[in-house]
Amino acid sequence: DIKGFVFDLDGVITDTSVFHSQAWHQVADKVGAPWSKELEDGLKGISRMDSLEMILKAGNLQDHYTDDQKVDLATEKNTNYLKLVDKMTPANILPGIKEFLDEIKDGGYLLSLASASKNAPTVLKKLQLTDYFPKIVDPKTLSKGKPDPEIYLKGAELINLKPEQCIGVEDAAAGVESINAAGETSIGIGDKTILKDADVNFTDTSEMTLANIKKQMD
Ligand code: B16
Ligand code: MG
Repeated sequence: DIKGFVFDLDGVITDTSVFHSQAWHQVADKVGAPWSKELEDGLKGISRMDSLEMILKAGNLQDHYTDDQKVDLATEKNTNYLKLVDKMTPANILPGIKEFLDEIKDGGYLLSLASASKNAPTVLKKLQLTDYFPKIVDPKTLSKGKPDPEIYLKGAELINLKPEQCIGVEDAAAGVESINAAGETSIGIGDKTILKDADVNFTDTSEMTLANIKKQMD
């Protein structure tokens, strides 16, 4: 029986995936790496430094920067990203999410957050959703990021549930892979061709209700 939900943040609860993309696109232009839809999708759910490596690799530029310079580029991206986050309000919560969070909270399900983002607590605060997520996986404690199952295993552990008692909710292919490898039920939100491995698919967050999830799980 399902007793809890482990949530991704960027691209599921809020539209920050657009901000991440915008800020990385600036870095790609600066270093002269080609930007593409495939790269943009591939960066979703990937940690800050791993994202930078992917961008540099796309331009065959991995060896052109020292470790210190790479840290500077990632810091610059984060500064630009935080400028966008600073303007956020609860209006940036994706459609239907607040209603769904209330539905599962009232239904007695437990909730945790499995975001790769070190900025997750800041973003939740801006959205006024902090109270919904007393349990947040700290990405600094992870030895491996998504698609490794570690982050979703920790998300279940934080609410004292077995993976098979949890549903993980993701917008990224790397995230769905992580949920599946952890042994949880996966919901993929977005393009079905990219999220083809999810157990349950929704094109848009507004479709996510307990009744609609049940329909696809039967
Ligand atoms: P930060 P999620 C991920 O969050 C984003 O999808 C990804 O684009 C970002 O690079 C990563 O967090 C790290 O974020 O630089 O803020 O620590 O989708 O796992 O909630
Ligand atoms: Mg995401």
